[in-house]
Parts: sequence; C-alpha cells; structure tokens
Amino acid sequence: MTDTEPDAGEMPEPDPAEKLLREHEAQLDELIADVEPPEDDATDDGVTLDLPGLTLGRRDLMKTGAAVGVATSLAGCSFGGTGGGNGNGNGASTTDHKVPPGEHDDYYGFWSGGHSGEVRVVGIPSMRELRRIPVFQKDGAVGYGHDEQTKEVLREGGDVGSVAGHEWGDTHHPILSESGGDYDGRYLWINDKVSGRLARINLKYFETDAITDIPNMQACHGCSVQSPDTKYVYGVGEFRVPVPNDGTTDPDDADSYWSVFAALDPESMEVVWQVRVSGNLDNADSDKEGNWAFATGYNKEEAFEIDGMTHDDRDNLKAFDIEAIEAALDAGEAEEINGVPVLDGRQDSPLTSGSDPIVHYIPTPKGPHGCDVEPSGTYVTASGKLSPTVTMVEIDKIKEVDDPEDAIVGQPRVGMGPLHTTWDGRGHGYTTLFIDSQIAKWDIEQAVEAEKGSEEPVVGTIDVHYNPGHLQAVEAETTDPAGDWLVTLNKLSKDRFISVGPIHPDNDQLIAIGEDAETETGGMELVADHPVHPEPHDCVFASRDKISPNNIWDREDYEGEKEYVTEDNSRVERTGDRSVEVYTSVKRSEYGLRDFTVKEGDEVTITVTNIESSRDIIHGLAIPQYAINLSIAPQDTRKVTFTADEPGIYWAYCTYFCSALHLEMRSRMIVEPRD
Ligand code: CUK
Ligand code: CUA
Repeated sequence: MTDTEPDAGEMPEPDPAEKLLREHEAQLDELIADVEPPEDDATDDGVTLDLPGLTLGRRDLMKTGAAVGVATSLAGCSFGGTGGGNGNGNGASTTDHKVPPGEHDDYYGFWSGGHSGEVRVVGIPSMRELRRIPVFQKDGAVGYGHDEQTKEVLREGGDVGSVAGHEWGDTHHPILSESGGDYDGRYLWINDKVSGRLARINLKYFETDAITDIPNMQACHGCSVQSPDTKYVYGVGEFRVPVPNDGTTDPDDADSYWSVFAALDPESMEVVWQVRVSGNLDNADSDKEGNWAFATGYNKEEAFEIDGMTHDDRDNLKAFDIEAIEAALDAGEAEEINGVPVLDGRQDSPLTSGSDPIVHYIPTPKGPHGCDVEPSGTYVTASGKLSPTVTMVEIDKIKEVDDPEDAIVGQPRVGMGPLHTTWDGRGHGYTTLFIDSQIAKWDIEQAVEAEKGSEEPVVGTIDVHYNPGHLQAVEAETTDPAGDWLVTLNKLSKDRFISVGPIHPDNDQLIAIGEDAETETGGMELVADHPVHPEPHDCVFASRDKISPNNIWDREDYEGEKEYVTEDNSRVERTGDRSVEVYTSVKRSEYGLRDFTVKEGDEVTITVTNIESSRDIIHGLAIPQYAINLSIAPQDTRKVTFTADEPGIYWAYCTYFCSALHLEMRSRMIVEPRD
C-alpha cells in the first residue's frame, strides 16, 4: 500500500468527508496503540460530514475523543467500576451464570474461529468450550482431513481457480438452519473469508460434511440463510475480483472486477444463482418471510485504494428481491459464468431499473457493516461503522417508495464505531461500539419515532473490554429470542488476563440482559470474561433442546459406502498385483487384526470399524511413518488409502486413552520387500 498522506505541495486539500474519515482512523490508531491522544487536538476547524438525516461535526468528534481518552486510560489499570465507566467492571456481577459440576448448559453456542479455520462449540451460560469442529483445515485431534471421507470434503472445497490451493480458512459467520423461523438443529453453515468458500457442518455428528468453492468470488464474507425455511444459504463475495482472472484483464478497469451475492442450495450445496452488484459487499441477513435478502457494503466508488474507497460520504444497503431474482432466472436473463447462472444486479443494469428491480440500492452513511433484521421482521438495520448511527429500513416500504432513501425510518445515534446489532425480543437492539468499547442498548420503536440522529432511543450503555466486533444474544436470529444472555466478542483483551506473550487472547464477555432497568446500563450486567484463541468473529446460540446430536454413529448412515467390519470379518484381501484391502474392527483393547502383511509398493486401503456401542469410547489408528491418523467413534467406520513404499515393520496404535490396557493396544503392519 502506498503512502496515504497527501503531499501538501502537490495535492489539493482533501474534501471534508475524506478528512473526517482519516481522523476516525487516526483515533482508532491511537486507541489501539494505547497512547494518550494529543492534548492540543482541540481546534474547531468546522469539518462536517453530511450523512443522511444528520450532520456529524467536529465537536461530536471531540466528545468521542474524550470517551476514547477514558477508555484508553482505563485500559492500563485494574478497572473496579469507578472512573468514567458505567460501574460495571470486574467482580460487579450478582447474576449467577455458573453451571455446577455435572450439570448442563442451557444453550449451545457456535463460535467462528476466524483464521484458525474452525468452529467452536461453547456452553451458555457457563462459557465452557465443549468442542472444536475443524472446517477448512486438517486437525489431528479428531482425524479430520486424515480419513478418506473428510479428505474428500477438503478436496471438494479444493483449489478451483486459486494459485496455491487452500491451506486454511477464515471463519466468520456461523449460521443455523431454520424451519418455520426457528432453529431446526440440522445444519450449521460457515463462511471462509480467505477464499470464496462456504462449508456445512452436519449437526447430527458435529462434523463438516461439505465445502463449496464458489466461482466468481474471493472472500466469502457475510453468510446467512433465507428465513423462515432455509430455502437458500447465502454467501457474500466481499472482494471485487477480476473475472476471468487469467492475465487478460486491464488492472485499472473497474468494470472487469466483480463482487457477487451467491445463493446455494442447502442440501446439494450447489450454487443456484449469483447476482453481480456494484461496490464491495460485506455482511448479510434475510427477512423473516422469504422475500428478501440484504447485504451491507463499502467502496461504492469501486476504487482500488483506500483513499478512493472512502471518497464519497455514502454507501449502500442492498436489498435483494428474491421473487424478482427467481423471475429473472426463469426469463433467461442470467448469463452462465464459470458454471453458475449470474444476473447483472449492478446499479446501471436493466435488471435493477423498471418496476421490479432485482436489487434495491438504499443509500446509507459511509461503510455500513453489520446487517441485522430484528425479530419481528419489520426492520433491517445497517450498523454504521464510520457513522455513529444505525440505519433502520422498514422492509415493507422498500417496494413502495419512489426514492429508496424514504424506506429509512430511523437512525438512532448509538455511539462511535457501531459494528453489529443483536436483539432481546423485548423491543431492544444492542449495538457494539468498536471505538467507544461499549455496547449501546436502544429501543426499536423509539428509534423510529425519534428524530434521525437522536441519542434518545439509547436506554443504556455498558463498557466492554475492549473494542467489540460482533455481539449475539441468545436465539436472536429467530422470531422469538430468549433475551436472557448476550455475548460480546471483544477484539482486544489488553490487561484482562495474565500475560501469555505478545499474541494476546481475545476476550468474549458474557452479559446478562434479562432485566430492563432504568440504570446507566439499561439493566445490562457484565458477568464473565472468557479468553479465547484467535479469532472469533461471530457466534450463534440455540436452546439445548433444539440440537440433538447422536452420541454414537448410526451405521445405516454409511451403509453402502463403507463396510461395517466385525471382529470375525477382519481380514486382508488382495485385490490386485499392487493393491490390498485391510479390514479391521477395533474395541477395547484390541484390533481385529493383531498384525497384517502387505507388499512394498502396494496401494493399501485400511477400513476400521469401532464396534463399541458405549458412548464416549473412541479409538484411534495411528501409523506415524505413513502419516495415518484416524479417529473412530463408536459404531463408526473410517478408511484411509496410502502406498506402502518402504518395507519394514510398523506399529499401528490407538491414540485415545480408552482403557487400562490402552498402552498395550497395538497392531503391526508388516511391509514385505517386493523381490
Ligand atoms: S465481521 Cu468480524 S467484526 Cu467478518 Cu461479521 Cu464484523
Ligand atoms: Cu483404544 Cu486406546
């Protein structure tokens, strides 16, 4: 990236909007650098940024400058509820979130793991991490990407169109399947922001069972399902990428870069359609009735560098009219590009003008980030990021109004750096304030009644530690949120934990939101800190009775694909001059085959069935010299294929401590020299 500071001698004065945005960035830098803001930054230079419905002036920034100062100074001390905060720091909790030993949590929480490429399962309210589910990369702990079935999942999600293939993923937005607007416990989808990929986790087994590499896309960012019955799963292409990217594209021709909004079939995981749009896309959500999908975005300017990307003072919330999109597909308006039908939904396309545009572009303040539909399905919100407001669009008005801006019915001013919004089902929105390090709780109906840009709808704020990205309240994406807990996913933990070196954990905080009180916090109460491995972005919670995984495998689920190998049927079968099939059962504390012999150069397939039927008795099969590492849960069968190219005797052993004779639990692979 080139130097973004203009040279005063050559460049014209930056326009006011651009200047303001730079000031925002400078503030952010200060906050992150943990230094005091300069004292002499108090001259009123009359800068204003005109945003729809409000004018943000220099004085407003000074006010938040003061707030940043407070947060910054608190960052260095042990915060006990004094000072400029809300009196809700360490140890202030009176709400019991502890789950006693042996008792169960009320909610499943599914966390994205960011560039760890995984999904994590966390119990709420205890915040205990229960499991990690590898998605976009191999994992030795559970043998993911080591057996043929999960290798195939990774291969399928493969390296189409990329130079290096996909070595890892960046998971951001976990999203649960719905029936009738409620979680049905079947699937969870998760995006890959590194590449244009979308993965599915089968919640019967808590295992990734499909990855789709979406054409015409880099950085699948936003991820959502079409409520109420998961008609589509949406993957939002964030980056604008040259299509085709084969060296023939003029790098400076903005028109040859694409960003697409993709709809996948939830069962086949195939791309059903894509809509190409103007500008970059960001986050997504859908309405509650199956008519609309929404996405925020940035860089309406379609620039290549940050100066240009932040030039204008507006961006758009895009509203995708599902019926109009399906009608355009039926009318043959799509062009097939790289194997998928693509509709042109750019702002100047014929498909976005006329009486039934497939995409409505609703102007918002610059760089809206979070895209969240509230539980009643009346409003979709875009959280400001660079504007201190949340923009509320009344969904039913989108088609009625002549000027798309008239669909904006509220714009509460919530604080600095609003990123994401969640809901309690009692008429409140909760928005993270990245720059203020707070959560603002606001009243949805008051926000519609109040003047745009008014702070009045805010009923309370609470300090969080520090710089929150997403937040999520329990079951907030259903039509009937439970409204008792909220988790904020804070990007920085700074001094909250004993030091573990320069790469700090993130800090996920649990906040009780069950009480609406007329206090500074509006009843929100901070109850727990929870250090986490980098870097979750979002999470989603379902009541525990809505998720019912199997505790052992059901062999019917793989009948016809893999043999269920019994002790009696454990055997070695030569299938060709250079191919051998090895079948073995496994149980405490022995393999069906205590040894097996193959020949140098054979292609060997080992099929292992765990014949135990007691839950939690898992066995492994490891042959390190051949990089074999299987995990086999009760009643499951896993296979692996490799070439036995080095003669010798190799121990095959169990990786799970499964019984008192676990250490003795062995088999031997004997590879005979081929003469
Ligand atoms: S994004 Cu990470 S903080 Cu990927 Cu939902 Cu907003
Ligand atoms: Cu089976 Cu250890």
